[in-house]
Amino acid sequence: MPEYFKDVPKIKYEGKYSTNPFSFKYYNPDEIIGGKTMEEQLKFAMSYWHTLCAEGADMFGVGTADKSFGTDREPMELAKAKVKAGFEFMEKLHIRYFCFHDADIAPAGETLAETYKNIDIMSDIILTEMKRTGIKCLWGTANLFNHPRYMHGAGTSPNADVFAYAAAQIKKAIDTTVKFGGKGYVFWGGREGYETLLNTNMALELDNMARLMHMAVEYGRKIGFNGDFYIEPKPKEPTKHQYDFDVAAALAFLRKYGLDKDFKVNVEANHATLAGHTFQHELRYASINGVFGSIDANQGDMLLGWDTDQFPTNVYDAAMCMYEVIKAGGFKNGGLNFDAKQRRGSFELKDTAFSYIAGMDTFALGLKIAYKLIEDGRIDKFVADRYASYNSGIGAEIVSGRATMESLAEYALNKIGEVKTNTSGRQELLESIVNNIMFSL
Ligand code: XUL
Ligand code: CO
Repeated sequence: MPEYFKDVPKIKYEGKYSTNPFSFKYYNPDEIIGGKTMEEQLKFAMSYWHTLCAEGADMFGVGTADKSFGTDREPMELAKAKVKAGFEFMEKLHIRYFCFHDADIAPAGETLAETYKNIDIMSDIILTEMKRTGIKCLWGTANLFNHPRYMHGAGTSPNADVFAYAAAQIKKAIDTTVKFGGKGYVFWGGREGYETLLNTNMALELDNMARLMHMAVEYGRKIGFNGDFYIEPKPKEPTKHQYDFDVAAALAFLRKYGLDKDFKVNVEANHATLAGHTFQHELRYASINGVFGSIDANQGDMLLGWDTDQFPTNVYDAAMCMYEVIKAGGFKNGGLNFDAKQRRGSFELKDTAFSYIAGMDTFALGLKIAYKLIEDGRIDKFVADRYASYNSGIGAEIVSGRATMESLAEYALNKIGEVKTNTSGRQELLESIVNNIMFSL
């Protein structure tokens, strides 16, 4: 069997003093943190599209990386080589899950029937590799944004034929996810939005999107899909305004249309920052509303206003992310999918390995720091104390629902006078505590 990532050896944990670039410094899959192995807690997944398909093309230039994997690019031969390359890569990097779009795993045929056939052939091959290696599918999805037919959207297209075509693609993508035993199915609405309201019936578009999601749930449950459906919020790009702007917007949509029992959110770090939020904000919003599901791990560039999908190397953000994941009870059906790509200038195949090592080590550190923050307890205690006024007296009246406008006015008039009970928020002290914990690992 040919070896595709020839320069990449099997990556092992060598500890923080190792200078071997092909080693994990912090990710030690079997190490127990908080009662479970790192591998169980982090559930890393490979993104099929960035890792095996994207060659670094941007708006100004063609690709720089060669992902022909030794083929002359005949579509089915290339698709087969990608399977072998992908599983070789995951085995070498100790990645136990993958995520895919229909279009990543099989080339489109001349007709939809031919595309279906290609997907069947390729999913059989992938399934064989899954059985050989024990690697699992985290989630699947349909690519409803690349082809020109989706120029005006898919579920939100003004053209009913496009809606029907999208449904046919989703049906097959759900079939394939179930065939792989995947526990997640993602809706990312890159073109589900609009450029101008002058040509847009927003009400119908949103109703139709919900209709499509209801059909997906009904079909999925019928064929035995018992995992989670996810919306992956993103405010813009490629569409100027995307309906799934952020977790709050996605949640309002899910609740309005009665989809919140079957859907959770797949939170992507770079999408959070594009929406003007921190990654942690989006995770907290999801978790307190019972819709935290999965994560697309990456990071944006502070100086750029688009989705750069960089591999996550910011340990602080990873720590805050894992803090939220632990508080949410850990991953159930979800995991950490690296929806991330190496920079265009990092064009060698071994750069893909360096990128994943960097991302996995970052999240391993994040996990350790998050547990330390929780064990240390100073942050949690501070927050609990800050709201202590709701534990008794008038605060308890408010929280229990017994207080009324009249009783509060009476209290304010007779008991408060002027408020003299505010305490400091101590932000700087808390930030220094986080640094103290982070750097005393
Ligand atoms: C695009 C993006 C997608 C989804 C899956 O910004 O994040 O790759 O994760 O369609
Ligand atoms: Co994503």
